[in-house]
Amino acid sequence: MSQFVDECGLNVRGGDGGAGSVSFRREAHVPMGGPDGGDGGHGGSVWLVADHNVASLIAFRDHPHRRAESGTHGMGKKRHGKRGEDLEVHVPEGTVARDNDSGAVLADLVHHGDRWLAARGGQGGRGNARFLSNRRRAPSFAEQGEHGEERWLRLELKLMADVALVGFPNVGKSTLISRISAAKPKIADYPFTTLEPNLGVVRLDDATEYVVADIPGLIEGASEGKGLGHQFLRHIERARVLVLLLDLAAVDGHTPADQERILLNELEQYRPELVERPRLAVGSRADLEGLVPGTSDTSGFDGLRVSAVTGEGLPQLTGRLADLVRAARAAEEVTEGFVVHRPLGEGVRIERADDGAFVVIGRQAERAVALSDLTNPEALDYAQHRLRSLGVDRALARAGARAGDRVRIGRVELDYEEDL
Ligand SMILES: Nc1nc2c(ncn2[C@@H]2O[C@H](COP(=O)(O)OP(=O)(O)OP(=O)(O)O)[C@@H](O)[C@H]2O)c(=O)[nH]1
Ligand SMILES: [Mg+2]
Repeated sequence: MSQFVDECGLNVRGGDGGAGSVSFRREAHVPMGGPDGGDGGHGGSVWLVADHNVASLIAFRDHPHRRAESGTHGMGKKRHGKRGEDLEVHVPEGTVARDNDSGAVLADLVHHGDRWLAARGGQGGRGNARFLSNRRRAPSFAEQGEHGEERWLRLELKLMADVALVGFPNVGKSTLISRISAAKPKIADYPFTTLEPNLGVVRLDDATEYVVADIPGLIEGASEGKGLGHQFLRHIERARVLVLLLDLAAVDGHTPADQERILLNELEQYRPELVERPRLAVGSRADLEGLVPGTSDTSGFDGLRVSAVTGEGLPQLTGRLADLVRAARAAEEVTEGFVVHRPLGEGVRIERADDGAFVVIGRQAERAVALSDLTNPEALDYAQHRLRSLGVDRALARAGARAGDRVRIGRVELDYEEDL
């Protein structure tokens, strides 16, 4: 079933950090108290979380943007801003997240509970209370909040079936899947119309989705290779729930009970554990029962009857399958979720822009100039000090920068001085 790949784009954006505050204590009779500006709150991050209750990527098709909450700004009296909430985006098990541009695999969310940090929230800016030092008694600047990370991802999912439709040829498996999902398989009144499995997503509501596979027909002897044989039994192996679709109007005289017995025998011959799988026997083509010449008028079947033509029994069928799939998923051992992190790109790197400017790349360096007011001499002094201690001036010198060259860091442009 690996030929069926669901794919979509997803734009994730962390919340922005709130700005730090510039504030001074106000006291009666004291003209200017110490700095008491609080820090901005950090922005929330966006996480992708594998969830076995999500069966497809359909939900992202029309709504591909996911954004976490921003932090709020700091305030006077050292009041810090509120941290933005993280956002968890639930994706199906087996979702692979790739970088949209390079195609590189960033995360492979295999098991229920696996989490991946898709877009980090921005750091909150520090308030002026943090910049107090012996040299700087009344810091009149604060840090800005950092923007949240933003990126386009490409999500890919190799669909695995929750439910496999197992039955003799021509019993209406393809017709059924075309009625309960958006799958559009070929349907015809002869055996072996279906040569490759078809997958369809049944979506009852936002919280209930499962994947159904329409498997090519099985006949007696399939486990020894008759008909389409082994090839397709293989596809049944991975399904959580089996539907034995039994024709209530079988022309060849096989009663539903005969069909059930033969199918179970073939499954058991192939893999004994398949008969332990949760399953539901369903009578198909109920509208034809007893009407087709040469078929018995009472099939003797007392299970759920459906007709893909009249729609009889379909809501009951999709509802019961939802319950069986939910129970089967819950019964699966929940493996310890692991967190896949991207390595942090720390350190400082210098690149040359097309216009000749030196571009300083590095999160900490960018933070060092993200101050509320770089025209404030005190703030500029602080920024230069930070850049020096991060090794930015050394890196620029090594890259060949000379006095007067333009240097860009984040959204700031400076002139290079030999001792920046
Ligand atoms: N009257 C009636 N006809 C049906 C119903 N479901 C399917 N059929 C007809 O039965 C024939 C076989 O249907 P398919 O859906 O192709 O059967 P299938 O099980 O997928 O067959 P294979 O792919 O060959 O194994 C077609 O002519 C359908 O139109 C039904 O509920 N009522
Ligand atoms: Mg078919």
